[in-house]
Amino acid sequence: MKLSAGISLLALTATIAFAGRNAPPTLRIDRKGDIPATPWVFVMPGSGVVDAATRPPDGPGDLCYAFFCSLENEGFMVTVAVFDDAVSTDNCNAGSTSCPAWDDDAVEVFIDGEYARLPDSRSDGGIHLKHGGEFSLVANGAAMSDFSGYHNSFARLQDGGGRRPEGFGTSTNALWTGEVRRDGAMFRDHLLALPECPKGFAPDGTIETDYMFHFSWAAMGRTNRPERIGFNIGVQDDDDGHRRDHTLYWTGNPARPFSDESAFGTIVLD
Ligand SMILES: [Ca+2]
Ligand SMILES: [Ca+2]
Ligand SMILES: [Ca+2]
Ligand SMILES: [Ca+2]
Repeated sequence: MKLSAGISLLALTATIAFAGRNAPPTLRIDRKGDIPATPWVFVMPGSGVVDAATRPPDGPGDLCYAFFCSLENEGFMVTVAVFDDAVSTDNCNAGSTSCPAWDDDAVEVFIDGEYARLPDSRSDGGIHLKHGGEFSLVANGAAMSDFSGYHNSFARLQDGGGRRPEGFGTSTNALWTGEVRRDGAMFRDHLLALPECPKGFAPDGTIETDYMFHFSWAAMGRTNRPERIGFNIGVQDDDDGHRRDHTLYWTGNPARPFSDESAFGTIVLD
């Protein structure tokens, strides 16, 4: 996505540094730019939250990423640029829409569309998940939403994302859709040129994989834009095949960063 000069490009590392200990971070949509979007957020080992079930990444050369959220006509878009030393996707077939994304290189987006901030989004048989849940894209384009309220519901873009960014979400009536690219054409020139980029972010030798998600309001159990949502991102890192090696979240409870919504961040959408 071509970055508008109007989008405020600020690293939120100071906020992230306290994630999990102080109040979870809040992001707001800046409507002054060409695209209504949050600032870029940079997540590095030591500033994000490592899932306690995995070992921490070996520095930003092993794993780091940046993301921002933006509004579209019919929904909400999440754009993520991941930098990793080795890409592995041996557990998910490229065309799959129901696979163990957490055991490959993948990005997981977590949405609490009613802002309930439940300590366990998966309690009571998962009834709350009709307001979102977990949506994943794997580095090879596979998808997974079986821990959301909308199992096996990913719809692949017919045009391969070619209409991005305009009309990205409106090219399908899907609950959610997305695209994964590894050509670096979407972000690298813009992202790495930022003076606000944290020191050591995306060092030489890392491989960039770009992920774009689009969620309709219906994927959050809504008919229109909510005022705010609970939100988190987890990036899974597999470097040697088989199971995952690291999982680095934007924020959250290290013991259950995927289901403890009370420790999610907030995106203000109004
Ligand atoms: Ca890695
Ligand atoms: Ca990897
Ligand atoms: Ca794997
Ligand atoms: Ca592994």
